[in-house]
Amino acid sequence: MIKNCKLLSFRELGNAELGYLTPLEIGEDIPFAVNRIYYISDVPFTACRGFHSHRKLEQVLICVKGNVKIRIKTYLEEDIVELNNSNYGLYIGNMVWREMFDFSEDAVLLVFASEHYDESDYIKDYNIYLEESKEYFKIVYENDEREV
Ligand code: T46
Repeated sequence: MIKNCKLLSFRELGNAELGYLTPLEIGEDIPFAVNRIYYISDVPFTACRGFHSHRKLEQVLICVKGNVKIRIKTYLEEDIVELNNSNYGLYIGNMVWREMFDFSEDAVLLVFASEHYDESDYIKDYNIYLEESKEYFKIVYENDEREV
């Protein structure tokens, strides 16, 4: 997984007879204080969303129904994560570029966010993202090289 991202797994309680319940404890399962929750649904399969990064915001994305692919990038690394199980969440930290695509017809993407909505926290221009991302991650990747 690329820097500042992590796949989280959640407990599933219950059984096939009665169904299942997945508890999400703030500060434990969700690794930050939550200030906002939103969900995305009814996205056509051909639509792509995202195409931005956040300077400060941290989020956990959970596909509670259906499936969706998330491309996450820094200036050096890239991963594509398929979310197709509501017992997993994708943590995306700050300064990570994200693109969401291949939404199944029934997909519902639930998002927990660390901050209230703030338009000025978005970086939507990829060239500006690359500049800021290089500056932000330089020390992180340099430390990795030293440890090898
Ligand atoms: C992200 C990905 C995973 C609001 O008014 N309040 C909100 O909390 C949000 C998230 C959006 N909006 C408005 C802003 C736009 O007019 O809703 C509209 C659609 O938002 P956007 O085009 O940013 O949606 P996505 O799917 O491209 O991105 C969203 C989040 O904005 C973003 O933070 O990481 O989901």
